[in-house]
Amino acid sequence: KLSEPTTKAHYTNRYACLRPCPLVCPNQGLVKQFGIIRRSRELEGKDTSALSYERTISVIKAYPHTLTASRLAEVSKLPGIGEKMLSKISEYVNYGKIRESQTIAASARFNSLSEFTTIYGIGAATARKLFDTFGLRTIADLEEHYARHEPPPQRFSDEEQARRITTPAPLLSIRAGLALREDLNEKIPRAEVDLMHDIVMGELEKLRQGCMSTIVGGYRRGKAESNDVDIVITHPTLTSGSDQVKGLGEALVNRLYERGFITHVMHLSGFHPPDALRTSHWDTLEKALTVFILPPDAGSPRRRIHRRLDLIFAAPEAYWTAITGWTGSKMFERDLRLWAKVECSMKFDSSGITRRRDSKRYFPRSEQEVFEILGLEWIDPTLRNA
Ligand code: TTP
Ligand code: MN
Ligand code: MN
Ligand code: MN
Repeated sequence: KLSEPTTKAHYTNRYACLRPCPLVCPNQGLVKQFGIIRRSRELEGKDTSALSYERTISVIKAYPHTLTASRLAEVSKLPGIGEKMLSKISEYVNYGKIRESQTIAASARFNSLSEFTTIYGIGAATARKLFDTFGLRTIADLEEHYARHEPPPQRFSDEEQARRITTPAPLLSIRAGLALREDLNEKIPRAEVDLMHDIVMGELEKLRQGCMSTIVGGYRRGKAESNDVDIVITHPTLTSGSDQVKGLGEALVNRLYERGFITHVMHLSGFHPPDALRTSHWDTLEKALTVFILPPDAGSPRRRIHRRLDLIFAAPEAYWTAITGWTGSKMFERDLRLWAKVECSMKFDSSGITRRRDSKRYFPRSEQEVFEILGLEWIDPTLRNA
């Protein structure tokens, strides 16, 4: 029998996986202002500072009271809230805004870099190079630039190549990403997420009867509108370590492509060899990050919109850790791994839980068991918006 949770979930906890956190909190205005600073740090490559803003935002999101001057003393005791963060919080409490956030939001550089990174395949470092080296400022500038220079295609190492799902579907290039930019930046309502899931599972059923699936990501956390659709898939008879999981993923992606549901892929398969005690936080599950489009006759959207669709394939014993690992939020996941490592001497990732001392593997049969094995109090997915 597993032990009782060692720590109760509460907003004062240091780990995000122990702070119940709703989608919308009483201090959304402050969260938004801090979000601008965090994003700017990320775009400028100041990752340590970005992470400390992200941690502060996460703590504020879990704080259940509206912030007022009389609460500042209490807030100063929350985990990770130092002098600097506190002075910005009090600036917000006193003036309803933060000067630095206003300055950033008004800056041309921030706005260009933000826009550039809305294109799939353009990260912060590339965006800065386009801005600084090539002097580009707008999406129109980018279109002109990429009409002339397409960056070399992504290369796979032999090991990666061996583990890749292979498909005739085209890789999403930067040019294609630019062309699909407006579609891919449109939010997906829950009803369309359900419809996409039904279509994917209908096609899968024709390949292999009796598969199981869960829609994860922001949808599972209760978001009314998602940026993409994330689905974890398994079948009770799949054997891990063989190529069965990969084979199922490959067959599904190719069927969806042939039938016109998948138009592009951006990334395929796990990028790391299976190894029980890796230090990387990325999982080894087979996955296909794709672009999906509804058939002309499904539902009645005014126009068909290209959508991001992430398919994650797991052997049955990894199904529940995959669901936990892909439900998010990113901050929740980061602290779940940290909690497992520091407090439990365990390694958690989407492909399983391993005890570091003797490499013992755990195979939870429900998500509740994932939490029990890690000594965590259960947190409903809708309260994992850390
Ligand atoms: P996302 O789909 O990026 O984010 P989200 O679903 O929380 O929100 P939205 O799509 O509406 O913007 O990631 C979902 C979860 O999957 C997130 O917790 C992190 C995890 N994840 C991985 O574990 N590995 C990966 O390679 C990626 C891209 C995500
Ligand atoms: Mn998602
Ligand atoms: Mn996703
Ligand atoms: Mn990747």
